[in-house]
Amino acid sequence: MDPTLPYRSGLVALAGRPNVGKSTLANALSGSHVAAVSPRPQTTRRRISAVVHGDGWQAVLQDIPGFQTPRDALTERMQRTVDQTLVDCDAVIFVVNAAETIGAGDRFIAERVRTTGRPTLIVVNKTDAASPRAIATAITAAAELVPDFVAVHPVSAVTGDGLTALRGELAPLLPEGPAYFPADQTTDQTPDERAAELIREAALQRLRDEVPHALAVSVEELTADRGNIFVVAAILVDHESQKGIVIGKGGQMIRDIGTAARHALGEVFEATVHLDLTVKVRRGWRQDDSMLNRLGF
Ligand SMILES: Nc1nc2c(ncn2[C@@H]2O[C@H](COP(=O)(O)OP(=O)(O)O)[C@@H](O)[C@H]2O)c(=O)[nH]1
Ligand SMILES: [Mg+2]
Repeated sequence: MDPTLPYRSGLVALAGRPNVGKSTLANALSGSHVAAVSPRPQTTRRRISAVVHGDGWQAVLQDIPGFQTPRDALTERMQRTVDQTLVDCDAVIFVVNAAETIGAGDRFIAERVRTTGRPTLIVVNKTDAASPRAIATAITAAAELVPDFVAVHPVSAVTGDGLTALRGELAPLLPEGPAYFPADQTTDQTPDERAAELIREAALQRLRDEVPHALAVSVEELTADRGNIFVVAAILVDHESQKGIVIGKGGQMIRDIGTAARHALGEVFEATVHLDLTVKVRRGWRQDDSMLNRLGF
């Protein structure tokens, strides 16, 4: 770092339709598994900071839920988080999917991005899954939606293609500011919140249809002791029928979720994981303000 230059830092909002790869990008740029990724809707439910550390700068990416029309207390809170994040941020990364046609959903979000007046990078993601022609079309369409963009970056958050160039573009977007996070920290989540996110990801990657919407994870206990972590957690669902689906035939589904979650927890916490995972029915939790507070929304 050049000591004559001021340190730069700031909040960079990741805006884009559900499923374009915002959380995958947050994980790839921060080099750490901080946000849940799955093809299911509502995988990202609250704002998660993923910190990108550079030489003399720090970008705090704000991974946020996709925009949606609120239909219960949970989605109302999610939408408020999205709006507030766009008000608070210093810059925006507008993410679109090269493998799909740019449409009304992208247009709606682009409009919100433009009204922030913040410097905006356009990321055309999933280039590994799109033809050169589709990528070119996506670049043109996205650039029309946010004409004042700073730069357009075609990338693949999965293969890492284009990410070094994108990373290099972050520092100039940031105002002068302090290092908000120490060099070894990549997220603002508590260990309990991180564990809940990883367990929810393991569940969402295995469940489909209406169950993902109805599912939350509550970590009731997390203790560490000499290279071991002990986690007691519950998967909360809305209905008895969903409980059956999460448990699966002969308990196979909950065992698979537990195995995947243990693996992810072991990598993130660099410890041997002891996971006690149960399924509980909490009828109407998405409308229950005290439950939503307890779950951290
Ligand atoms: N092929 C491909 N798939 C991706 C890429 N980035 C994300 N995905 C997949 O797209 C789905 C949604 O990703 P996610 O990060 O959860 O999207 P979000 O809703 O925008 O946060 C997941 O199945 C990811 O594995 C990419 O660069 N290439
Ligand atoms: Mg997400």
